[in-house]
Amino acid sequence: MRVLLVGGPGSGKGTQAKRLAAHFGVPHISSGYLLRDHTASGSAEGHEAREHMERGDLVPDEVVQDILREPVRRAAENGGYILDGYPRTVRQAEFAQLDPDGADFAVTAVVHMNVPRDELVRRLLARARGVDDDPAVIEHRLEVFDELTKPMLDFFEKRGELLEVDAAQPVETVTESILEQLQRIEAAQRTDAAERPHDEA
Ligand code: B4P
Repeated sequence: MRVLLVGGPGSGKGTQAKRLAAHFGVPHISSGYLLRDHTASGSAEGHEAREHMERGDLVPDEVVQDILREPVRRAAENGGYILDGYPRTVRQAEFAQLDPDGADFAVTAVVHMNVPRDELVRRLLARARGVDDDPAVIEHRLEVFDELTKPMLDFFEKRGELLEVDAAQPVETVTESILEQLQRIEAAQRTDAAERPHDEA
């Protein structure tokens, strides 16, 4: 099971990723968590990431790719992953598809966690994790999502991999809705495989 969760800041990617990872017994890989871990430990990548995160900007693609490549590859070889927050730009998505040394990025599905803007602001103000949840920074993070991450949704839609989920619903309902859609995809993939002639399988 290889699932990628995409959504605005505060859309609940981390919340749902934990639940889905427990359900499928695969690792939850969070770009935000790994980046915060690097900034806390003072690694060179963390040092570079910190100022971007504090401003509400995305961390440069190369830094994120360096941090994420290995954990994603390892999980892909061992049964899959729930990937939360990576890729987040068209460039990161293309890199993940093309990188010959990187992960096998044939995803089961890409889940777009759709939440209205005012609900995202309400959640982030309620969470107030740190400087990246300051009101002006929240507004900037939402603009960055519209500008850099939304175009990536078109990229996956054209590939027929995008699932839409109403993520403004309660946590439990969102999980059920994602699981229901994933089960439908898995059933369709099983039917396709069964109908394919053996020599093409
Ligand atoms: P992330 O850690 O991904 O932060 P997020 O988008 O704010 O969190 P998430 O959507 O996971 O929300 P959560 O479950 O916590 O990124 C942080 C920063 O790292 C980025 O701004 C960027 O600088 C950098 N970064 C990360 N990945 C990158 C990449 N690939 N490239 C470049 N830079 C990158 O939920 C939020 C709140 O809502 C919680 O309080 C939760 O309890 C609540 N909630 C969740 N679901 C709910 C529901 N259904 N109903 C009501 N409340 C809900």
